[in-house]
Amino acid sequence: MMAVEMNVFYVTTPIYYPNAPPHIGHAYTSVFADVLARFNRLIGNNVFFLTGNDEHGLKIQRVAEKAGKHPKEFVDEMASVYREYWRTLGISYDHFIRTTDPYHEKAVKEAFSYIHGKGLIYKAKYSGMYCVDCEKYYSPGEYIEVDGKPHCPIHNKPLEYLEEETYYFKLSEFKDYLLDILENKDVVYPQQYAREVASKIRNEGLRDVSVARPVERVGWGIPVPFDDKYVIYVWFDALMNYLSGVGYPDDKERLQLYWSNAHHVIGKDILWFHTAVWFSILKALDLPPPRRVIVHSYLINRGLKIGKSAGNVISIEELVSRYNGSDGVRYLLARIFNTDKDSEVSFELLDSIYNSELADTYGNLARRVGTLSMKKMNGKVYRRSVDKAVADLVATHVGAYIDSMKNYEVSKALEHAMEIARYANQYVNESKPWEKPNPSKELYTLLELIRAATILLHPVIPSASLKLASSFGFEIENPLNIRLEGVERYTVVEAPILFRKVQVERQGVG
Ligand code: ME8
Repeated sequence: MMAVEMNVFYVTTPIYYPNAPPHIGHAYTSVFADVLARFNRLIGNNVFFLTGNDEHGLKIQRVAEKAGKHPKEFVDEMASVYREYWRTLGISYDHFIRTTDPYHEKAVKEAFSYIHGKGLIYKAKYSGMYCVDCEKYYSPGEYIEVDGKPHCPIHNKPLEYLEEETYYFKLSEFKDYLLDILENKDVVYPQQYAREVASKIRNEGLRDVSVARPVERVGWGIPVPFDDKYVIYVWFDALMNYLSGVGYPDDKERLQLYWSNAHHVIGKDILWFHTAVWFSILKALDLPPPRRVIVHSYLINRGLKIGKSAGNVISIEELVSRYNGSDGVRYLLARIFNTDKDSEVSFELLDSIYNSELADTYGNLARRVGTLSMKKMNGKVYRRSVDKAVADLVATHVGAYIDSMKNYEVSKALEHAMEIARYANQYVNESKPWEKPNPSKELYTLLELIRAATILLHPVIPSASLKLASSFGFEIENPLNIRLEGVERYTVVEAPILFRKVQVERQGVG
């Protein structure tokens, strides 16, 4: 027999700046990427899930200085902090990359030299405005003016004037190549973001980008391999993690395997870097673009993007304690996930989704059916035939769930799982198993419905789904294989309260 080829699924999060601990915005991206990773593992794909920290650059150098620490000491501590947050949220990454890792530094240097060798990196003078927080040069037209002074449009802070010799990457060479990908290829999801970048390129043209900083200004970075007066620009360094994390430059086989199906999950703030800049660097390295860049919009609060600068951060701790641990938080973030529109988040909204969907529709259903199974059947519920209408309904939702997941529409996929649970609630109310002396058919049908919903919810609520599976005696299997009447006997040993309701008393943040 021939070995079955597994499909490869490589998924990444942005590597975050560890200048502060992660907040709800970072968790939003990481949970989404994790759900894709878990779903793909469940359907039998060979998954590699990469996350990590972006540890170089002026921003990190400055916070480390403020904390009275060497930057390396600072980022070492923060790497543990990030890992701990991701552990708490059940982020099942396969590797945590740090841009100070020696294999990454080697990869960055090698790529830089290779591109320089091709004449696509050259030295020239820059004079103009610069934003430290973005680590970005701003040309007129790109910045805003406040009181007649140039300000960063993202951070709303004054820009600094700079004059320096630097190394440029010939981004301008890649105009036609980029337009072809953005306008004709299905790489950026949703397409509206590809159109946005393409029209920026068409309207404003493409300027070469600086990819180095003088050591005396930014000491904290990877040295330019052939000029020790410079360090490599933090964005060139950071983007390269997606390659160094899967074997570039030495392990060509591994690189080829995972790069063939790479998915970058990002927020729309870093769209330009992940399309125009990244696709061009890849091309310069003779590599194709990733399979997909999945772009999401912002979580906002009181109309402003949630972030440290706006001071409207919702902390991960607060979420975890309010929603009974990581599964509740994961469900909520995946449920409000939106690629197009910014999502206004408030505890009021999160409380109401949590209570009605997780606590009532799903959690309470499982508790009720579990309790009835123990009371009426001593916990043992044997296979009975399930009505065709029920089996058809489940098959339809499972199919739609799988399609949605494959299209990265996690929130839509969740609706299909919840529809099965909603149907089960209706079924329990109508069939009234508590009134019957031997409700084995009703309870078996209900357990099958709960099993199907639980398998579909597993990538989002991994702990609660496993807990329920072991309390009721079934397996979390590949959703592609879900068939009703698939379990010969349920052994219900416990009817756990999976999601305790939250008391709704507060509104808004703070
Ligand atoms: O940009 N809503 O790191 P970063 C939605 N190091 N997503 C949000 C968010 C919000 N309010 N706030 C943050 C960097 N995010 C670079 C990346 S990758 C080669 C280098 C998420 O720490 C979102 O995914 O500023 C956004 O793109 C990312 O955090 C920015 O993280």
